[in-house]
Amino acid sequence: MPFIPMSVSLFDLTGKRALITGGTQGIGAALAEGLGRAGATLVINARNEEKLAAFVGQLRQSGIEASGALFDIADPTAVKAAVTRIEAENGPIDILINNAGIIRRAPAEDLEEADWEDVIRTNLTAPFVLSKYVGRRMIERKRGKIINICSLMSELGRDSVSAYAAAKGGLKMLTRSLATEWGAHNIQVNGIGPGYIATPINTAYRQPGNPLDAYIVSRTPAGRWGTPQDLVGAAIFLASGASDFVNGQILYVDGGLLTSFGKPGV
Ligand code: GCO
Repeated sequence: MPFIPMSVSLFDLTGKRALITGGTQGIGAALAEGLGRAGATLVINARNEEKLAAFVGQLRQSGIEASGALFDIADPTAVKAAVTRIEAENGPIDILINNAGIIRRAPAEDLEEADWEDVIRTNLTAPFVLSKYVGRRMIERKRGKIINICSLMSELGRDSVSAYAAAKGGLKMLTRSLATEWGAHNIQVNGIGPGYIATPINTAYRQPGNPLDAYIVSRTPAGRWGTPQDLVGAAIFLASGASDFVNGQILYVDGGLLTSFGKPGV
């Protein structure tokens, strides 16, 4: 048996299968590649067949075992069928990362109810439904890891993102509720709370001269936007045996933003 330093084996995901929703771009894609490089076999969910095939091909070319799962996480019937199909064709889902999310920005007084429903359905109800169907099988196996991608908006309000904040606040409490119910089955349910990360959802903010860009950099003790790669270590930790006694926690990877009052006048 080759000597594997404790520091490595604790985080080794070899032999584990991870299902990642919204896994073809931004945070999802970075987490997929990171878990793959830590040894996990990947099942990547997306709704766009072309993007999914391209990304799975890219992963395979880099030596990562990956396959695609084309289904709409917001359709409970499709989710139930997809979980059945994945477990039958690929094998048990050991790690579920509920990453897919949308945002609709508008002042609360102008937000259309349909947009509210879309955000809640995708960012909160879908993680519940997928966790339910995957969780049933994790309970049978007496083991599993669920990681919900929360947000700074799980803790803070901000103008123009009322539905998103309500959903991400709910996702934090869903994380804690599932941790409470399923901890006895050796299932750890935790969250990652990204700070302001340079992904397509935030492209508009990162235009030169956009006041929010300067504000976020000044408000973040690290003095910069995060990158999707900044989140990979937290995901590997929460997906691995290193976190077997960690449950119901939201790990904020935000450059210190949530802990800081900011530096007025800087
Ligand atoms: C916004 C941003 C945020 C970030 C992230 C922060 O409009 O304020 O898009 O929602 O994306 O969720 O954690």
